[in-house]
Amino acid sequence: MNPRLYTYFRSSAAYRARIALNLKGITAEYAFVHLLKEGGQQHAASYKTINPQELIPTLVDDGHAISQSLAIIEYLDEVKPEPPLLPGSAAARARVRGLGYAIACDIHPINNLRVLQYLRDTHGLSDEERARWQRHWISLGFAAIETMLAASHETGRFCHGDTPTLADICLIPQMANGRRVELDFAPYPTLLRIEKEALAHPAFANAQPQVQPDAE
Ligand SMILES: N[C@@H](CCC(=O)N[C@@H](CS)C(=O)NCC(=O)O)C(=O)O
Repeated sequence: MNPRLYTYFRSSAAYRARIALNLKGITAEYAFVHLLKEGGQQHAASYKTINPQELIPTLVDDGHAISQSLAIIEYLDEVKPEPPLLPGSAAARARVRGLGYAIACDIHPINNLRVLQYLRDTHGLSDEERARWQRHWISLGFAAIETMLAASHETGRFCHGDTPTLADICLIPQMANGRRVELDFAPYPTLLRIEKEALAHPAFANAQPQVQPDAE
């Protein structure tokens, strides 16, 4: 039976899982969870039993409900090792994880929907103020990642070498989020170069929000 991915076209964490599935050549059945409709379908009792965090994505495979996109990516890499999403040496894996975590642990969580809703509902921030919040935190993170990538001989066509890894899987969706809040990408030429390379790859192109069946 194919695995099932709980996804939403605009979710960058689900975008990561979609890229990983595509890179592995695994066909998943998509179950769509609309994060805004009906007060957010991620909060529905039926979904809460699958993912008590009320966040997407969740991958259900072989009777296991796997939450957290990074756990999903590493799970897929373990059950289907080719092509690898992490490089061969411990130091290289640490570099790739370090780049990925800089996005998934430090940039993404403070720009998540529930944080933005809290800023609006509890602190009265306008749409423009919330977009400024996001630009601030994304640009702070991207500045460091640009430096890390530009300074390293291990950076190739992708973040690490010439094939996509977990780092690219985190980077490209976060860049899409940056575009939604009109971030200025001029200070990040290496990121732009890698994004161009990645989006020419069908695994990334077919995972983009605007080509998903639930895109609006
Ligand atoms: N660390 C989690 C983050 C998951 C996450 O925050 N998902 C967002 C969409 S990108 C979500 O479901 N947000 C719903 C909400 O904030 O209510 C992961 O990597 O899977």
